[in-house]
Amino acid sequence: MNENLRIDISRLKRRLDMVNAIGALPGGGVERLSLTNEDKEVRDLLCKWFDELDLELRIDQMGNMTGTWITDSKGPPVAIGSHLDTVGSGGYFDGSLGVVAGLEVLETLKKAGVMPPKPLSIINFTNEEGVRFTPDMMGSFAFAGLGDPNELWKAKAEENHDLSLKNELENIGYLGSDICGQYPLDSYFELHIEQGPVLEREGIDIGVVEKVQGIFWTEYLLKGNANHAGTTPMSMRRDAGYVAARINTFVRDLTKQIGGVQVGTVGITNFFPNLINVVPQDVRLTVDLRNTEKNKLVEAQETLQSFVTKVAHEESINFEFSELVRFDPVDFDKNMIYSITMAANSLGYSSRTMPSGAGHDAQMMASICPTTMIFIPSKDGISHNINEFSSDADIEKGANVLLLAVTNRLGI
Ligand code: HGY
Ligand code: MN
Ligand code: MN
Repeated sequence: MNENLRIDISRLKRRLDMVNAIGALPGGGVERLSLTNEDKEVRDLLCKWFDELDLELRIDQMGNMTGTWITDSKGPPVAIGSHLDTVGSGGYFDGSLGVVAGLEVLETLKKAGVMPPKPLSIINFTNEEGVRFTPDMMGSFAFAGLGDPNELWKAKAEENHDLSLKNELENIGYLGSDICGQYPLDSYFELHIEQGPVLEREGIDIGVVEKVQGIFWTEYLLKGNANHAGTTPMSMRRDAGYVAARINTFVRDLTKQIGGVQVGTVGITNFFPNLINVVPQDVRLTVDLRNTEKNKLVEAQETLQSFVTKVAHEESINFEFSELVRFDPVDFDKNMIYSITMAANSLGYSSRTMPSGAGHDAQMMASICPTTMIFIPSKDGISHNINEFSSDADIEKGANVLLLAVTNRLGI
C-alpha cells in the first residue's frame, strides 16, 4: 500500500459537522440521547453514507449498526467503531469522531483502489452513554454476547418509565433482526478523544490506550418522612436529604481514602417533594465509582455500602439499592497496542501508553477480539460538556494513525 496514503481531514470534518448539526443545542454542543428522534436522524444519515460507500448494512436486536466492505476473503472483518449517541449537553467529538473517522479510513482506502484481504466494518453502537437507559455501553455489551437483549430491552427510559428500550428501538425503526453475539470480528479499533487532561498537559499527540478502568454504578432510593420544616424538632426528623448529603461528601472522602486513580461521582440526586419548607421524604441518588484495579473498586463499593447502611440507620431512613453497572477493568491486546505505537512513530507523532478513565465500547469488544483504542488530546481535559474541543490537527493525526494501524491489520 502507498506508505504516503493519508486521510482527507476536510472530508472527515464535513461528515463530523453534518453529524453535529443533528441535535445541535442553541448555545453550542449537541444532545442526541439514545433512541430519540435525533438518534434516528443521525442513524439515517449513517445508513446513507453506508449506502454511498457500497457497504453491506446489518442491524441487530439492539439496533447496533454495522456497515461492511465485503472483500474477496470470507474471514471475520477488521472493525472500527464507536457511538453516535451523546449525553445531554454533550460535545462534538465524544463517540461521533470514532464513527466518522472509521468512514474516512474506509473511503481513503477505497479511493486508493486497494482491495483489502480482509473485510472492513464500521460499527455504530447503541446507547454507549447510558444516560437515558442504563447500563452504559449497552449495545456493545450485547454485541459481544455479554448482555441478553431480552433483558436489556426492558430497560426503562430515564424520563418516562413507561417507555422501554424495545419500544424506543421500534419507534425509531432500528429494532434489527440480527442476533447479538454472533458476529465474529478479526479485531476492533476505536479512535476517541481522551476526555481528560493528560495528553494536552504533556504535549503528546497520541494516547495508546492499554486498559479501561472498571465502572460500578449504584442507585440508592432513600426513604425518610416528609414533615414540616418549622415545627419538626431536629431529633424527630427522618431527613432523606440529609442522608443524601452525607453520602455525597462521603464519596469524595472515600476517593482520598482509597487513593491512586480512584474516582467517585454522585451524578443524580432527585428529592421528593423537593419543597423549600418540607423535610425531604425520598431521594433517588446515584454513585459512579471507578478504578483501574478491581480489588480497590470492590473495596470502595463495600466501604460505601457500609457507610450508607450506618448513616441511614442513624437517621432512621430505609433504603433500597440497585447495581446498575458492574463492569470490571479491561486490558487491551498487547499486539494491537504495539501496532498503534508503531503507527504513531512511523508518522512522526509523539505517543504514550495510558489507561482510559471513561468507559468505551472497546471495553466490551476486548472480550471477543484483539482490541485497542487511540486517544487524541482534549482541550483543557473537558468532555461531557458543550465546550469539549479537539483541534483539526489532532483529529488528522489520530485518524492517520488509525488508517495506518488498520491498513497493517488488514494486511494491505
Ligand atoms: O460513562 C462513561 O464513561 C461513558 O461516557 N459512557
Ligand atoms: Mn464515548
Ligand atoms: Mn461519553
